[in-house]
Amino acid sequence: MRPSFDLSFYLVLDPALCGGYEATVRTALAAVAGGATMVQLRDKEASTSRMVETAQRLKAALAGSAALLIINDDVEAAIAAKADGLHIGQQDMPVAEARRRIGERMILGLSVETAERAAAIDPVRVDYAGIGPVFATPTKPDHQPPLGLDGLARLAALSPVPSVAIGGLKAIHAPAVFAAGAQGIAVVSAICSTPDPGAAAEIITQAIQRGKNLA
Ligand code: TZP
Ligand code: MG
Repeated sequence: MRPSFDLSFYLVLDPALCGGYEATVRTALAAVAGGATMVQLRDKEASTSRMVETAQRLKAALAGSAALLIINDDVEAAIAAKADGLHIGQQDMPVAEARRRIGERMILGLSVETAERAAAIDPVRVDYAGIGPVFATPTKPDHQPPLGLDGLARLAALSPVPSVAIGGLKAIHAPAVFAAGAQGIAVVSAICSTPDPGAAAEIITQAIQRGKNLA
């Protein structure tokens, strides 16, 4: 019912870090050409109409690729833009409500920061877990205490659904992330804050390949 998805290289786009909306679309295209498998639009400041517009542009830009488009938090925008999925946090709407609103054909991702929450994930409604922050990061100033790689391994083992790690992650961390049992690495600044997102993506893709071969 839902599209199949590959969490390996999960780009989270923050338009403020990317340098605006045009740059966000360019960044997504370059990163996907460099191997990103999923793209999330995360813009906590944007109105729903702005989210829809950016999401539609991203969707058009990614149409020729296998990368899926996920919308953070804004369920109306996810539905209006016909995105591939929605990602919510613990402070957003309840999982049951999110699943009811998006229906059965969209992917639903859920952020989890603790072992209790990882173990409590409802695998009927939730398709993947975003586990983090692994490391402290200025990208999300209000983040929960960092889990470290040991914490990531603990939560990934408890999660009944595949997981993607987030928080302070760079290419160099990819092998450790896969060794910890996550199915993917999610990055914001490692792509959005670099002058050449395509080249940065290629380096991350190579590190992911190494990580998968070792794991
Ligand atoms: N959730 C937990 S940490 C984080 C989010 C959205 C930000 C990660 O950003 P970066 O730049 O990859 O450390
Ligand atoms: Mg939210």
